[in-house]
Amino acid sequence: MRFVHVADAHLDTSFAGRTDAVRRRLRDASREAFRRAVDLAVREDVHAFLVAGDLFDGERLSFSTERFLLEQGQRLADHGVTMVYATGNHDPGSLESGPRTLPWPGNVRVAGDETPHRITIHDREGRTVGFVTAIGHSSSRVVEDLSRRLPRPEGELPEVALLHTQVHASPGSDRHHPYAPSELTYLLRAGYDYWALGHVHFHQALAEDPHIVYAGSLQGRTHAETGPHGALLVELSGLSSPSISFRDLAPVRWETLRVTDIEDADSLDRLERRIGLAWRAARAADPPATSPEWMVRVVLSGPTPLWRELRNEEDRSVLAGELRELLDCLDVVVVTEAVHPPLPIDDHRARPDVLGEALRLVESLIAGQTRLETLDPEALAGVGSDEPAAVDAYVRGLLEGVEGELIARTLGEGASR
Ligand SMILES: [Mn+2]
Repeated sequence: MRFVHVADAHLDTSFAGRTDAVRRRLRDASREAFRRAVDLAVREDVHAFLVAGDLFDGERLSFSTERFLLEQGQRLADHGVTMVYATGNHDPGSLESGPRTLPWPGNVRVAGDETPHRITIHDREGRTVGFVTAIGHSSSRVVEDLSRRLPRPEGELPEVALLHTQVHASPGSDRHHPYAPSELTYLLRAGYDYWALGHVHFHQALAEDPHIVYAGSLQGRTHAETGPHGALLVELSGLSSPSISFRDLAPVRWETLRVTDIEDADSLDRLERRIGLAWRAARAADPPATSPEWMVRVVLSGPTPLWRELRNEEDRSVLAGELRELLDCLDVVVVTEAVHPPLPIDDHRARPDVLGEALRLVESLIAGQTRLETLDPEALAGVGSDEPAAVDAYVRGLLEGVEGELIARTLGEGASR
């Protein structure tokens, strides 16, 4: 059985707080990502198209999305592809809490409540190639482990389970509410060949035998959802080992660019040049497979002569507007909470008070003249070995930039004097 697995499209997200043009583009991008997933299904001649919940962001279902989805459902129907859609916590199947029901074409099967549906998947010739067992959310607050409701599959053909769940112990799961929690240990021995999961917005495989896989959000929606997003193309067969490939489909990509080295940027032009260099270096180090549009968050930190301007909202928005052009991005936001004035560290180090004492201690630690023998093991949790040299190197890393931070935190606005 060959299928496409998508999740968390969150169509009709409002993207509040952005300009109208950016909001419109982001909503279009979510639909475009879905269309590309359908393109992939058609091109690869798959048997099934699986949607693991949160197809919609909430009750809102715009006319353009309604029209769009029915067209895409029909495209799949025209190619003999069965679409199976299990609802999630954002798009529960009951009318009291979820979006209105669409008049889907007959090839689309919706699991909209906590009843498992076992759906037979056919090839073009009508032969059975596998089964998908789907279960949905009827409300936005399902706390039960839905995986336990799925029947144990039997037989030779591939068996896929489709649901929206938070599996315990999946990386990134702490960012999501514990809706419909399930246990990895249970999924591993439940008898399915592939668990097509939704809810956690980062693509990840929790296990490979059987495959327990989050597709991740189809199109990133916030600055927390960086990197490529898309769908999985899966082929399961009883004869050979399964093939699973991630396809980057999102037309818009979210990234955070951290720029710390702005101490010599004493004009808007110089600052922009510095940020432009950092952006090009970051893209060269991590070139995208596609040509996405970018939503970029620029986080500036450290000492800079422009610290006053960067803390001013109007100046920040001028910088963001110019960076949008310069970096050729859909949108740029600039975060400057961690910038501070350039500080005469040497002068402060000579002070007779507790700040001077702390700065002298830091200097001595960095130079290796002093060792802290009683460091809290928790503070050292990131060091790989207990070799004194490794510990010293790790502590020096932790101390990077700490002098400026000590001065700025101790003296506040008076720090540059
Ligand atoms: Mn979601």
